[in-house]
Amino acid sequence: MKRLLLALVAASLPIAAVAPALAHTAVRETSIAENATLSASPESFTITFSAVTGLANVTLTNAAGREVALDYMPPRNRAASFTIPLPALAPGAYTISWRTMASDGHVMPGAVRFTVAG
Ligand SMILES: [Cu+2]
Repeated sequence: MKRLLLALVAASLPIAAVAPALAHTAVRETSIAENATLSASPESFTITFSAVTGLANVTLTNAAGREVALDYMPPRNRAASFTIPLPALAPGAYTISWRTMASDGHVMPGAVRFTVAG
């Protein structure tokens, strides 16, 4: 019986280790909705989080998986909202992805895919 109990405790450990991630800042809103089709190249992309967070990096890739250069440096200060100016985008599919850095050092990835219609 004791052995079974220990096994149960051991099995529940990974769940306990993952749980704090749920307490991290969540994405509240993005200016471009997931899978949106836009009639024109968007001028910027704004991410709003449920609370202030650090933004570690942002990358934009095209349908070929090639990185599209962004003229953007994440601010050093934590914020609840970040606006990333976008270059003029040719028609096609894109993914903008980011990583936030929580105050405890945990990194949380996020991404939005969208299409610029031709
Ligand atoms: Cu954490």
